[in-house]
Amino acid sequence: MLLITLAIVISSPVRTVKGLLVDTGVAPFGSNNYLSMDAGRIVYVAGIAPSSAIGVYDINSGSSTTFSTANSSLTALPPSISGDKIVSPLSPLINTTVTLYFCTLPHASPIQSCGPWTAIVTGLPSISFLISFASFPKVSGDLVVWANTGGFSFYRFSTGTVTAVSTPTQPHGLTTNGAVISFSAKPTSTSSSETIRYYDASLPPASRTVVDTGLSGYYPSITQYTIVFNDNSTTSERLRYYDILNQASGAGPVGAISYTSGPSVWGNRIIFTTDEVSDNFDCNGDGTKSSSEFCLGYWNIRGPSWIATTLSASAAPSIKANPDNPVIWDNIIAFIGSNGNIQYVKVPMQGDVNQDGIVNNTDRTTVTNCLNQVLKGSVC
Ligand SMILES: [Ca+2]
Ligand SMILES: [Ca+2]
Repeated sequence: MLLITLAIVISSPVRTVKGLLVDTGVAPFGSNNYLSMDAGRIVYVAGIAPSSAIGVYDINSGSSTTFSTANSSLTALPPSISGDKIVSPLSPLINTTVTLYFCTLPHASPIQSCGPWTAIVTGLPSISFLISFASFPKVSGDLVVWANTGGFSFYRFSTGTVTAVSTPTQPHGLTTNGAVISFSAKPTSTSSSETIRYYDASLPPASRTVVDTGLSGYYPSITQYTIVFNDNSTTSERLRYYDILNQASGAGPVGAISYTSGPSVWGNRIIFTTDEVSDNFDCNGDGTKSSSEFCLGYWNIRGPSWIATTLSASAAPSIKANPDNPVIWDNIIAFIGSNGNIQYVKVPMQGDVNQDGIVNNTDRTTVTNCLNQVLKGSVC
């Protein structure tokens, strides 16, 4: 296997703009604004054929590295990371079948290159088909998922096997939490909208079925047991979530998530892209509110009454593209800033009691009302 280390960069993070926002100084190649993040390690496209390469930025050490794909002359779809596994789909041409490769990222500080590459699955649909299915292969835990014509497939690292599942209508936007696989598909071929569905691959094969949530939408993203997606049941599309364990759903603010970057939900926070007009704020500070300039948004779900529902617009960083990013892992939100660099924030910031992105009198009032109370107390 060919493994060429193109560059190792140890950059000093630059704190800019909002004070607590970190600009990594690292940028994906060209307009490849696709990010995947796990455990604070962000992977992205760092070069295209004939020099296709992958980059990794490690937030913990503030270091980054770039390294070639399994065959740098081939066209690479966006890589996906889970734990130490990086999965990279490659194809000679956009209309020929894709091969999946994976490598194991070393535990190292500063970050080191990933390799060697191992081919795990051949014969995936072509890049053009995967784009039309809105389904770039995604890894989570033991599983890699993708769409096929008329169904979907998943690869299981622990057994080295591929399982194909047929569906009545074409699925789109495959995503997984490592156990549950979620996607969208039309109830019938003549239905006006797709609905969000899921399939629990952790069940014994005979018990597995596709569950239709009945919720209209597309581009799901799943982490833990919450699916977030674009809800197209209203004219300004909104975010919506579906909580598998509690069989509950909720409708949120106007905004969009993407099928290319992930994950878009972690715990009780959903992150998304919204435009300046929808947010009613000039996030990039150029003096105008534009529907083609974009802001980071987040939506706090399942929170107690003293938690704000959304990120305050005045605190929202400007982000480059819609809707190819941002991504979330634990308390870290990463995205491509308006300057093209990967940037991140950690939430909530110190002192931001209601988690709306601003430390102000609202937070102080909450603290004042609860001052000197203790966990075993009864009044606040
Ligand atoms: Ca603006
Ligand atoms: Ca606050």
